[in-house]
Amino acid sequence: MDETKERSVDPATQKLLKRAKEQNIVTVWDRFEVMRPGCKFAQQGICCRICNMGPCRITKKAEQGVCGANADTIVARNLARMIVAGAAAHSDHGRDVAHALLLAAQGKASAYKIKDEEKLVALAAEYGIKVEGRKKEEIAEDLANKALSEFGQQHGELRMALRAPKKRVQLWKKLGILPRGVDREIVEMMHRTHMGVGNDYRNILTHGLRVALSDGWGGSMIATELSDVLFGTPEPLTARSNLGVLAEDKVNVVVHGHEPTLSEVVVEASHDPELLDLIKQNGAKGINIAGICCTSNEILMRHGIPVAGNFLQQELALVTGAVEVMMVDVQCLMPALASVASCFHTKLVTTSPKCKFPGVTHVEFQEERAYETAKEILKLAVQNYKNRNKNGVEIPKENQGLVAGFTAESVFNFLGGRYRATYRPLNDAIIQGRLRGAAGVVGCNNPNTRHNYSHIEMAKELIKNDVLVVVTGCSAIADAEAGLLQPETAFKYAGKGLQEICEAVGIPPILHVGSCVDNSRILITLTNVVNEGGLGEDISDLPVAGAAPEWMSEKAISIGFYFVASGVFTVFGTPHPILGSKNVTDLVCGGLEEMVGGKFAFESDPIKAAHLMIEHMNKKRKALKLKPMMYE
Ligand code: SF4
Ligand code: MSK
Repeated sequence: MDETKERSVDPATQKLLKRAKEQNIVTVWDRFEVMRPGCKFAQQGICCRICNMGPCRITKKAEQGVCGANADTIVARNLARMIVAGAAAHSDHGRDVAHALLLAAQGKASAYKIKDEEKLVALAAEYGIKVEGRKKEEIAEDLANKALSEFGQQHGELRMALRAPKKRVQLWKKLGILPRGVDREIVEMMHRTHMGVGNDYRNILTHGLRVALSDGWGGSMIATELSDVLFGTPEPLTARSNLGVLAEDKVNVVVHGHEPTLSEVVVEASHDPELLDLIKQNGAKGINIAGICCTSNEILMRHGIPVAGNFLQQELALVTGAVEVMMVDVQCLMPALASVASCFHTKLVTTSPKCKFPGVTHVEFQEERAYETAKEILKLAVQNYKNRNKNGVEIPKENQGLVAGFTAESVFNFLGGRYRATYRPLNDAIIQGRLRGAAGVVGCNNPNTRHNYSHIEMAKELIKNDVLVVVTGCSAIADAEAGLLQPETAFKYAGKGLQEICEAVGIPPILHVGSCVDNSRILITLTNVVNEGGLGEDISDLPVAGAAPEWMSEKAISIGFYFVASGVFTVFGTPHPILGSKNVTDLVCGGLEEMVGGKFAFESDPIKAAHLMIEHMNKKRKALKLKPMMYE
């Protein structure tokens, strides 16, 4: 098979990989080849370098590190630190959104307005904030302060974790893993995994569950909910995806990373009359904002801004030669972007004080001057248009239509109908055997797996078997690029039962519910399904499963752990780096189920992985004594 086809199933990606090769531009796939076969010790999680007596590696001859730590301890500590890093990244994102809401409420950040008052009031009630007779800004200020205080909270419980089904909350309390404060759990894990502290792998990973819960039901959920308050709760909308969304005759600005705080304002500032004049003066037909990774998903969900690509396509967007500015914020940004950008006229612009690249233009984002910052970056792009080598541009044609913008609330309205806002029809469809269950397919790309292949094939196999699929992050983008996020997908690929539902409601069988932090929307949806009744008393009773078939990030590990800790069976494409400890592997892929009702499995074949999920759903259906599947 042609090398580019081995690397990706996406034709646009294949074309640009050829172009990169012709121009001697090194990409992530080339660097991956150089790194192969990789360090066996790291892959199995049995190297430790957390103190200066090491580094230590566990072998047959050396079953303990210098301090006496064995494989179980070393593997558990390494895994725990991955959970911590992932939870920290998501939660710091949540903190930034809460901070922006606070400044907006105090009138210190004029670029932001409170867009979803209904959600503001609902959240205020949840947090015990008085609403009657108060201005929305006053309520928002209290809400932002309450949310911010949950990061450093030392005692008590995270408010949003109490949203989980009653039985689940009781279980977390019994196990001592209901999170107290977000930063509290993260710091404690760094302590627990310091040299010479915990060496009981079970105890270390039990706290790992608590850290992950502080992400999913804490930092990430705060990020999602407060973003909805500030930027508006998404509603279903149509848009386009893949590298073909870049424009030949317009100024292309690609936003990349995770946080919506600046990109939201960039979208608004792109209509500024001064900028439109400048565009004309520079001979362009307009300005085209497009996104990569989850910054993209954020502004796609709320504004229908086109998606240029997912994680592995970030360098290739620049290889088109058509990008004037790539504006990056935080997370999933390859350091290699700087060298690829330097092969073209593209200006790479960093914006977060947390994320600078050496020698790269930095325009620092502060919420108080968000509009000015956005405009400054857009001006840089417009002025750079004249430097584009018009004969050196290659934009692939591929760009697919999609429907996005689903949330826990819109599933409510869609399936229940506008006047019957209820999950009843969804639950009934599962109970009657029209729908087998639901699956969340999420996470990254990784050059160790053919780009987009596993996401697409897994989603198709699931819907074929009457499983409603919800997607986020780069998985959602993979499906979008394959044209799967459209209602027609139901007729092409879905089983008869799912097809009937999609036809009746007018939705695709694969629902895009947002960015990586928006996995919290899936937790809320699952809780709503439990609360609606008829499908057990806890998330672990439901015929549902999760998957991250092409994962690469520590955030994926944290997400996986909070799903498992919430009672969801979760399949990862490649294993966690834990196989060097049988005990840890048995716990993660077995013992956790007894504890929290969820566990992991590792399976690299997406079809086999889908069937592990389907078998799990069948097992849960049987336990609930549900009717047989209608069309089997
Ligand atoms: Fe080696 Fe123990 Fe130090 Fe780790 S903590 S590097 S196993 S001596
Ligand atoms: S962007 S975390 S590569 S999904 Fe959220 Fe994609 Fe994974 Fe980053």
